[in-house]
Amino acid sequence: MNNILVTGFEGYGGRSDNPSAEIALALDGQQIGGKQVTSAVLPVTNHNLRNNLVSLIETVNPSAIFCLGLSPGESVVRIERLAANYSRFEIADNAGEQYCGSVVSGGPAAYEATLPVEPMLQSVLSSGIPARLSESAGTYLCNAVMYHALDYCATTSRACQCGFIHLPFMPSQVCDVLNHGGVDQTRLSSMSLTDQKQAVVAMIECVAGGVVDSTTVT
Ligand code: PCA
Repeated sequence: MNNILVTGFEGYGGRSDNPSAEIALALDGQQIGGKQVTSAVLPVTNHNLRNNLVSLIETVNPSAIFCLGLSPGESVVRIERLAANYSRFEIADNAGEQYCGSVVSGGPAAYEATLPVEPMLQSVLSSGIPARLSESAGTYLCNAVMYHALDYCATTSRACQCGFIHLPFMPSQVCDVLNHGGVDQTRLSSMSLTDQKQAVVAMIECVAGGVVDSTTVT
């Protein structure tokens, strides 16, 4: 399989933009490390999240899935290690649902990313962009999409590596916060879209190049 699926999310929480959507769209159709990238922007809605993802996986038939999303206030690229089977939405999703409960009823408590997170981290750092590993993808849609991707691939024995990357605000989003006030003025970290995109490309290259299989990483 020579395909890579990249997903981003649309804006949410009153924000029209999301760096994950910009990057997904910028990479759509590109060849990276000999693999064909297909991207999609997912709605920030709990309802149909799994169906939307599954139909993408079945259409693209990827060997790896990179799900991307925004983490407001994060200062570096954050590579998630774990997806928890638990949602507790602090704000309503874009359909107005404020869900609390299991991501998948009866599913395992957590899944580990099957993308090789340590080598991916090294690739991003080597390209000069700050990044770190994280043990929690939160309890909102980003955690849920990561859990669904891992759960779907595990329960269907699909040979596909999955993981999730949280991205900082774009500088323009922080300017919006500072201009309009009233919102959370403590979350002011940002990173240029160019650097964010380069980080995602470095991670795809790392995986596409077959540098390492996640099962060989301790
Ligand atoms: N970030 C949210 C959901 C969509 C997004 O881009 C999250 O961290 O769960």
